[in-house]
Amino acid sequence: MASAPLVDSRGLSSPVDGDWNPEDVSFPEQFAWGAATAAYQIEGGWDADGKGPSVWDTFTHQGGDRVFKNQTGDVACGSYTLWEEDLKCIKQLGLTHYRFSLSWSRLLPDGTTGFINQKGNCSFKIESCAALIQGVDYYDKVIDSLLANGVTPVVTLYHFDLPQCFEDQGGWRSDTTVKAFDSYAQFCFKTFGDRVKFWITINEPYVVAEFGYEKGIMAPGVKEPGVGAYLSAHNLIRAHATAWHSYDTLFRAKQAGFVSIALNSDWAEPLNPADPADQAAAKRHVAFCLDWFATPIFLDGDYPAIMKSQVSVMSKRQGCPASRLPEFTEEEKMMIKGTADFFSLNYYTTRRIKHQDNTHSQPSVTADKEAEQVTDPSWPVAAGSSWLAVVPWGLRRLLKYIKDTYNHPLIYITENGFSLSDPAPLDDTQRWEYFRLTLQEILKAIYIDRVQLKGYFVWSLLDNFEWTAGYSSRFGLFHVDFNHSALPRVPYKSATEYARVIANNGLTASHG
Ligand code: PNW
Repeated sequence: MASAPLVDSRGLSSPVDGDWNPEDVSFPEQFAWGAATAAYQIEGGWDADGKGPSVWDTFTHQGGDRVFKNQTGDVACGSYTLWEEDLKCIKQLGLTHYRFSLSWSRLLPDGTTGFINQKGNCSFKIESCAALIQGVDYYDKVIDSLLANGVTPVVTLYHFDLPQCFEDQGGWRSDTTVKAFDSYAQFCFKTFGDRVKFWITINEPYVVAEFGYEKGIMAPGVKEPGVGAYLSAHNLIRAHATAWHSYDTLFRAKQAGFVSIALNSDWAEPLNPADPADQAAAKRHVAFCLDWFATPIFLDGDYPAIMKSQVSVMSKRQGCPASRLPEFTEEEKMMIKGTADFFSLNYYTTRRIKHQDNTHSQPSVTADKEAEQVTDPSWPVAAGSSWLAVVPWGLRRLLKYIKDTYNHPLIYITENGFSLSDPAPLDDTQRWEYFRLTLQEILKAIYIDRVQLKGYFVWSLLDNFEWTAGYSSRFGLFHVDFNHSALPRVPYKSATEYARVIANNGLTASHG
C-alpha cells in the first residue's frame, strides 16, 4: 500500500492536498494563546519566608556536576519578587492564557496541611505559618492580576518539585506521597479554585519517573533501573486520579473547572518504514511514553497491553518472580479510568525508531521497550538542547494519533518550544521559523485532520533554569540577563512575532 508522503521537499512540513494554505486561515475563535513556566524554574526565593525545601533544592545544592556548572534555581528569574515584570511580558504578548505551577513546599513547607491555613490559627512552627500565608498571598496576587488583565490562569499543582520531606519517605515510590498529594490538591482547589478553572495535577509523569527514579539524572536522582520508574509512575497515576476525584466530588459543582494531567510525548517514525519490526518498535516507543499514562487515564484504567506483555516477558527472562510492572487492582482501574477533562500534551520532538532485541541482563525501561532511537541527520536540532530535533510535522501526526486513540478529546498543547543556547541573540529568526512551521502544522491538524485542538502554550515565557542544562539552554520568549541583579526581561524577535500571531489570530494580518 502506498502511504502519503511524510514531508514536503523542505523536510519540515507535512504536505496537504490542493492549494490549501495554512497562512490563509484563522485559528478558531476562542483559541487559547498561552505561554508556560514552572515554579522552580522561575521563582527563586528558594527559602524565602520559610519556604520548605524541595527535591530540586536538595539536588542542586548537592553539586556533583549533575547540573551544568552546578547552577541552581535559588534565584532563577526572581519571579517570586518580580511578578509585575512577568505580568508585563504576558501583557506585551497579548496572551489569553498563562500556565504556571505552584510550589508545594512554598505553600505547605512540610508538605502537609497538618497546620491549617488561617492566620492566628497556627499550630505549627511559626516560620511555616508565615510561609503559608506569604505563599498564598503570592499566588493570590498572580491569579488576581492575571484575571484583572483578562488572562486565564492555568495552574499546575506539581511540576517536579516534590517537598523533600516526602522524598525522605520514598518519594513517588511511596503511597504516603499519593495521600499527601491529594491533601495538597484539595488545599489548592479550596484556596484558589474560586478563580482558577484550569488545573493540571502533575506535569510529565514520564519525565518524573524515567529521569527521577530510573536514570537518576533529574531530582531526586534515584537510580533504580527497571523498577523505580514503573513504581513511581504507578503512584503518579494513582495520585492524579485521586486528586481528580477529589475535585469531582468536592469542588466541581461549585467551581465548574477542568482538571487534567500534562503528558509529554515524542512522535515516533519507524527507521525503515517498510520493516514491520521497526513499525512495531515505533508503536512501542509511543506506548512506553504517552500510552503508559494515557491508556489508564483516558481509556480503561490499565496499562497498554503491549507494555504489560513486554515487561512481563523481560522480567521472566531476567528471573524476576513477577513482572516489574506493578498491577492496578480492579478497584483502582475503576477509579483511574476517565479522570481527565481534556488532553494536555507537551510536545517537543520526533524520533526515528528501530527494533532492538533486548540482550541486556540489567533491567531497564529502555531495554524492556526493545526500541532504539536513531537520529535523523536531516532534522535540524534546537541550538540549546541536543535532544530536541525540530520536526513540526511530527506534532500533526501525534495529534491525529491522540484523536484516533483517545476518543477525539479536547486537546491543549500545554508546552512546545525550541531552545537557544547561551549567549543567545535577540534576533532569533531561525527559531521563529520553527514556531511558524509548527503553527502551520497545528492549523492542518485543526482543519484537515479535524483534531479538537483548543489552545497552544509556548514553553516558555522566560529564559529560565532548564533543569540539568541550568541557564545554558534558553527556551524563553523573553531573554533574561542572569548576570544582572535586576534580572531584566527583553523580548526576543519570537516574542514580537508571537504577539502578532495572537493579535491576528492567524499567521498573516488578514485575520485581524
Ligand atoms: C519539559 N526530554 O521537560 C518540562 O515540562 C519543562 O519543565 C522543561 O523546561 C521543558 O520540557 C524543556 O525541556 C522535558 O528529554 C524534559 O525528552 C526532557 C524531555 C522532554 C521534556
